[in-house]
Amino acid sequence: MKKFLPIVIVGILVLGGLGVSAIKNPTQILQTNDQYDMIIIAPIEFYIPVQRLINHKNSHNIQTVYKSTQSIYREYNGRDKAEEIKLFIKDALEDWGISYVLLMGGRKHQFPNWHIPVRYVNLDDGTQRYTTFFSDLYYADIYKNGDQFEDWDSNGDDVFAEWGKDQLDLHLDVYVGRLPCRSFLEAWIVVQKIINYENTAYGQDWFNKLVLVAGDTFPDSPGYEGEETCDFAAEYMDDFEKVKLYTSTGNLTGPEDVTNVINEGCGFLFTRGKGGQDRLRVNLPEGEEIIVFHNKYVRNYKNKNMYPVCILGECIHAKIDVTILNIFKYLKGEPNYYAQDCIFECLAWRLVNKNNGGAIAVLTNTNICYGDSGDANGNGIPDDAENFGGKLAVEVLRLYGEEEIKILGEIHFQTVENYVTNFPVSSNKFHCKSVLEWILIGDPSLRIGGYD
Ligand SMILES: [Ca+2]
Ligand SMILES: [Ca+2]
Ligand SMILES: [Ca+2]
Ligand SMILES: [Ca+2]
Repeated sequence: MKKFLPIVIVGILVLGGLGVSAIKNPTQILQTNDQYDMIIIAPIEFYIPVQRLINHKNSHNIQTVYKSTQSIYREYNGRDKAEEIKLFIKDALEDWGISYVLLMGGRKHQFPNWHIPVRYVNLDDGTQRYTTFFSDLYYADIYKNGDQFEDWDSNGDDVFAEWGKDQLDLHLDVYVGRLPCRSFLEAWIVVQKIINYENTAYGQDWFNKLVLVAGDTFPDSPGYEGEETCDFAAEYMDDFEKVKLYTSTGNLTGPEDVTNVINEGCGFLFTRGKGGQDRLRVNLPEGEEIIVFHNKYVRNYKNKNMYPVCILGECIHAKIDVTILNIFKYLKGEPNYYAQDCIFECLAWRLVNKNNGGAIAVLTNTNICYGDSGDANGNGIPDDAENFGGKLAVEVLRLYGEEEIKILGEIHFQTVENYVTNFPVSSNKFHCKSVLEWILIGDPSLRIGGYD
């Protein structure tokens, strides 16, 4: 029986949804001109840290240029700010031949407005939670039908990415990552972390460690689904020492076990459990659920300059639209606002914006995602590692370990491309949502393991 996180869905088959048009080779778009490699889009308030990052990138031969959000909003006429940014990215592809887009901006502090907005898509998966969620793939899927602008509103009714009505191309055209900085201080911190990481990580022992964190995901089903997916993913990482924090072996009994391994340093941290805006949960063998990651424990991470790339294969860790001010909408009973959304920040961003500790980047999900159990297709691979968020997470380690892709944004891009190519994202809303919610919180040009 198929299981979905966090809710079991029975007998839903949805047809005729978001269409996916013919495959186009994205590299055709990426090779028009070669003036710059990367564009950083950020508000003028972040100019000083942005300029530091540009100097660093240029010194490593990633020719980087800055564009302020203010100048984009002044120069472009889109239907909203998100579309104006996307129109600028299209011009940057065509005029400068860029490969990477770093969106450096999230909400403005805790306010409802944004430095760089998110695009909400209208796909209700029927699980009685969110009827809409956001997708940063919007900023990476620039073209459809060759060189036509892909506005994610094919029927032109100003409702974006509406399931059953809009056709999406979903074949990405540029490497995009976001550092959802809300303030100058956050921009300063993340830039400092990137510079230190890329300049010092290479050849360090700590990097050659892969930490896996999991337990039982569905206590009612046989097997330890999270651990099985982690075991499968770990096989792609031949040269890495594996540290398996599993509940079944007694190595994982609480958050301090995770803190201890993070503080020793690791190149990658991979999890597969049950998500939350600010937490990660797994079940112990006897069935009890424990929290192993939580925003409140991140302050204990003292892994300065030993920052892992985190692949958090669960729900909703990258809900960067949370703010404590959501409490007013929640109290009014507005749809899509829950108590869990009325917090200071989400776990993925907490990990990346932690000064002198935490993560260098996080690949994870912006909303509710799905899990699976057992091996119903009998191919010896846990089904949880073959579908939905589990598949996308595993694919990160496969692309790094087996295909030896070392640039973070290229890995994220390829996970999406492979998913869109191999799964019915146009006719199955669970597959479509799985890929739409998959996000890179980090610098897309990041050299994993640093420069030699
Ligand atoms: Ca496209
Ligand atoms: Ca529409
Ligand atoms: Ca189980
Ligand atoms: Ca299988």
